[in-house]
Amino acid sequence: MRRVARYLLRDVRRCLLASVPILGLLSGSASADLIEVDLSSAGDGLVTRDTATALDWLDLTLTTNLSVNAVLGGAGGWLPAGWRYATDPEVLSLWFNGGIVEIGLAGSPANLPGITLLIGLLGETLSGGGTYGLVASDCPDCRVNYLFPNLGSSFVGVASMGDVFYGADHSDAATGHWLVRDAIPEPATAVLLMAATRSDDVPAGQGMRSTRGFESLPARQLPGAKGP
Ligand SMILES: [Ca+2]
Repeated sequence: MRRVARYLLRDVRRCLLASVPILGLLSGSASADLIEVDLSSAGDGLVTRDTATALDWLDLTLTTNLSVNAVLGGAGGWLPAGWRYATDPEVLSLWFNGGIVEIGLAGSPANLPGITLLIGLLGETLSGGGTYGLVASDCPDCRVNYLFPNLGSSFVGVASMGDVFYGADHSDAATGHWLVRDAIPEPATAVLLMAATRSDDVPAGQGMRSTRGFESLPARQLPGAKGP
């Protein structure tokens, strides 16, 4: 985190500049379901599907210990497998759809349910709380977008962009990457969804798990969704 101080002034400026569109984006209401789906084996839950944006998000715990340059160069096999870096607006949309209501280092207790939900879905990269993820914007000082339930008494419910930056060759065990891909249309899934909504006898805890409403659907495999 030694880069925090180095970029503090620039980042404050960026936050101020970014605050207007962020506030505008967050003025609506969260309505999307985030659904945990499987990546390479039934029940692995390594992908979070945002049904509002039709984007699949890779668990950040799968991409720690990799630098942005390494990922862009194919490390981990994620980009060759069809994943790409999310844009900052896409990350914001995910956060918003997960229930985040305020962006910034100061945080907000109102963010806590959303942060808990999102970290539960996407994985906790920093043991003890928090998920850090790089995006490829602002490189070679690449932006870290992160969620942290409690950074201390003055920083509760932190969902922040633009106050931490890592070099494009930086990697560590506590920082993953915000990787995304278009959700794969799957006719079989639609059938399963219809069947599940018409029946109460689907066993709980199998396959897709909605984070709202706790619907459970039969286990399935994403076509072509092979882990690297
Ligand atoms: Ca997950």
